[in-house]
This record gives sequence, structure tokens and C-alpha cells, in this order.
Amino acid sequence: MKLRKACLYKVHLPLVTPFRTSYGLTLEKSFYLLELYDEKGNVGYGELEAFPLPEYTEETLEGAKLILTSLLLNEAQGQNFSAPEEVSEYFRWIKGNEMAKAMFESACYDLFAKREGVSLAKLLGAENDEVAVGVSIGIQNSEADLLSAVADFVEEGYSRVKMKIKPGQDLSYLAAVREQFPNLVLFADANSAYTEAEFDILLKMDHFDLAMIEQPFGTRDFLLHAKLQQKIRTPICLDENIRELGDVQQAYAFGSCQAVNLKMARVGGFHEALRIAEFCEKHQMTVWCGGMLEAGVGRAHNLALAARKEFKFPGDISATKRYFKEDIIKKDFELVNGKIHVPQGVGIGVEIDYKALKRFTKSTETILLD
Ligand code: OSB
Ligand code: MG
Repeated sequence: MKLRKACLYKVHLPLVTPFRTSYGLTLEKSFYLLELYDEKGNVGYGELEAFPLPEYTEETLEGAKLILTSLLLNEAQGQNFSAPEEVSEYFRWIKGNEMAKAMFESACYDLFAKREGVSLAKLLGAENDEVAVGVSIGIQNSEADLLSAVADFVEEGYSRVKMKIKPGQDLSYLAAVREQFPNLVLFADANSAYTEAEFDILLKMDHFDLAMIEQPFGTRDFLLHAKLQQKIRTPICLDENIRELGDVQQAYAFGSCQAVNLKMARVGGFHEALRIAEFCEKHQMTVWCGGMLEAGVGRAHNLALAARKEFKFPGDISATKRYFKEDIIKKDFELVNGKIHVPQGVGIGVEIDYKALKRFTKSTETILLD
């Protein structure tokens, strides 16, 4: 496969409700949409998931965009890829920059699927045509607000709820939800907000019968996570720590976690994500599909991956309307009995709504690759 042209759209989609994590408040989803053209006129799509500020990982939206335009696209010029796995191998020498690489690599996967006339899910080896999903609820101003948000999502049919926590907005919030919803599959995501000084607070979370505790400590804290995991029966799930298969192997060897929140964008693309999913399955670690407040293209990518058999725990892949009033694809993803249908058309299986895309696009850029 030879690449001929890349088009980049800078898109801003307002969120229906602001989303608060321990890092801060997000009001809109800002991203770059990549259109990648091959020599046969196929178009593959990638979504850049890096956030404007380097809070979640080191990458930033503009920095990652620069890596794409000044490095990845230059390197790919004149290259002839014969299989999708070759793309990430070709860029393996480039350290970090996972989300920039993932945007490019995922667009190539979409192209390969389209060239073969199969769905992306099929190309990825996925067998399920629908996936069970859950919802991620941002930090709320009060326990009452949290309870009403949980009630709304449960009512809509989400089969499990993840709530964001940080020191000061944790134990009482968890207790309130657990009391009101004794049978709910519930867990907490701290986004690295805790230190060893708060160890005792985390130990107390073991009493709420949580499905897991996600990323309590810092991004490189394999040891501290292992110390906590030794003392609690609730599984620890790592998110920010995991950038490549080696991180999962290390976490497994240290006993730092029993579950992995797998985001294709955070590990540099589908190829690495598949290696991680296979490792987790082999070593009885729970692996599930995380989210980055994705717009339509990223959501389609996630669904294709989460349709693989290793993904047994519901992912952070909610219906489109949980985040957006309007998206840039023609058909919204809908929740049916707690599940979302996996697109079966060729490639990502969703159509871009170019009218909507134009309305939400601030700037565009075209780069010729031949
Ligand atoms: O930690 O999983 C996370 C959103 C932004 C940054 C980090 C995270 C999240 C979410 C939302 O939890 C998941 C989603 O619904 O897309
Ligand atoms: Mg997380």
C-alpha cells in the first residue's frame, strides 16, 4: 500500500456536560481528524486523542500533530506497506509519541480493511458483533449530584459505572453510591491523584466491593501499585502506566495490577493493543477497552477492538449522546440493552458527515505524499 495524500481537520466538539477528572475540567473534545488516501483512492481515518495539555500523558494535541506532520508523514513518504502490522514496526524506533503514532497507524488499519473489503473488526480478528459497555462519570460537586448521575445512566441501561475520584471526594462518594446501588458493578478511577501519604484511604476502598480501582498512583509507580495490590483484594487496574506491552509484562511480574485499561491511542496503535490483549488473556489479567472522550471515528476504532474475545469486561465506550449532541459521523452509536453494535461495513464502517465536520472544523491542512 502506498500513501498519496493526508488531510488534517482541527475539530472542536462541545461536550453535552463538562467532564471533571482529578486533572481538571474538559468542556469540549478538541482533536485532529486524519484522512489518509492510498494509491487506489481509498480513504482511511484516524483520530488524534492527545489532550490540549500534557496532564494525562506527556503528549499534547499540538505537539502530537507536529510529530505527525513533521516526522511520521515524512518517514512514510514513498514507503510501501504490505501489511498493517508493518506500520508500527516501521515507527518502533520513535520513542513515546504513542497517540501521534496511533492516529497514523489506525488510519492505515482502516485503509487495509477497506483494501481487503472487510470490516476493521474482522481485520483485527474480532468475533463479536456487539459489545457490552459502561459509563465513566466525572467528579461531581456533591454526593447528591453523583447519585442522580448514576441513577440516570443505570436507567439508560449501562451495565457498569466507573466514577472518578480524588482525595477529599472519594470515600463518602463511594459509600453513598454503594448504599443506593448495592448490586451495581462499580469502580473508581483516580487518574494518579494519590500518593503514599494517602495509602490508608485506598485501603478503606476495599470495603465497597468495587470491580477495581483504576490508577491510584503516579504514572511510573509500578512498585507503589504493587504494594497496595498486596494489601487489598480489590483488583488494581492500570491506565496511565501502560504505554507498551513491556509495561504490562512489568506490572504482571511485580504484581502491580490485575487489570488493564487498554486504550489503543495510549499504546501507539492497534498492533501494540493486540499484543497487550493477548498477553492479558494468557496471564489471566482482565483487559477492557478504555476511552478518551472519542468522537465518532475513535469510537468506531474502540468498538472494533473491544469486539475481540479478550474483552470481557464492559468498556468505557458509551453511546454518542452521552458526550455529544452532534458528532461528525452520519449515524450516532446507540445503547441497546447495555450494548453497542459493532459496525459491520468495510473499514471502520461509519460514514463521515462532511457537513457537520465542516461546521466543527477550525482549520484544515493537506499534505501530498507522492
Ligand atoms: O482515565 O480513563 C481515563 C477521559 C479522559 C482522560 C482519561 C480518562 C477518561 C475517561 C473517560 O475515563 C472515558 C470515556 O468515556 O471516553
Ligand atoms: Mg483512567
